Amino acid sequence: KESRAKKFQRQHMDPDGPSNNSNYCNQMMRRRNMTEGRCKPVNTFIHEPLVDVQAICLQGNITCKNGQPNCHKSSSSMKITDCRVTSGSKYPNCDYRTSQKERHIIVACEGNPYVPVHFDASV
Ligand code: PAP
Repeated sequence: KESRAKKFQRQHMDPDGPSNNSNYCNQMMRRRNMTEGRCKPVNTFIHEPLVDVQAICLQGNITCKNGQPNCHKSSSSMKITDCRVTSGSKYPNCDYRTSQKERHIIVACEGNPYVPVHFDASV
C-alpha cells in the first residue's frame, strides 16, 4: 500500500515544474491519479526540491485547519501551482483552473522520520 509520505509526494510534489501552460492542472491532476472515481476538487503542486519541503516539518509549528497540532509553516515562500476544478467540469472529464503563486505553505507532518503527509494551506 502507498504510504502517506509517498501519497503526499504523488499529490503535491513537482520540483521540476511548473510547465508554463494553462493546461498544467488538467494534465497533472490526471497523470498523478487524482481524477479516478471523482475529480479531486482542489490540489496544490509544489515546485521546490523535496528536501526543502521535508525541512518544513522542522519549521514553525501551528494548528491545522482540522484542529490537529501537527502543522508547520514554511519560513520561506515557495513556488506553487493551485488547481481548482471549474464549475462546468463533469466527471470523468475533469477540468481545472491553473494558478501559479509564490506563498508560504502549511503542511501536516507525521511519523519517524517526521515528514509531510498533508497539504493544509498557503498564506
Ligand atoms: P491532502 O490533504 O494533502 O490533499 P489527502 O489525500 O486528504 O491529501 O491525505 C492527507 C492524509 O494526511 C490523510 O491520511 P490518509 O491518506 O491515510 O487518509 C490524513 O489523515 C493525514 N493527515 C495527517 N495529519 C493531518 C492533519 N493535521 N490534517 C489533515 N490530514 C492529516
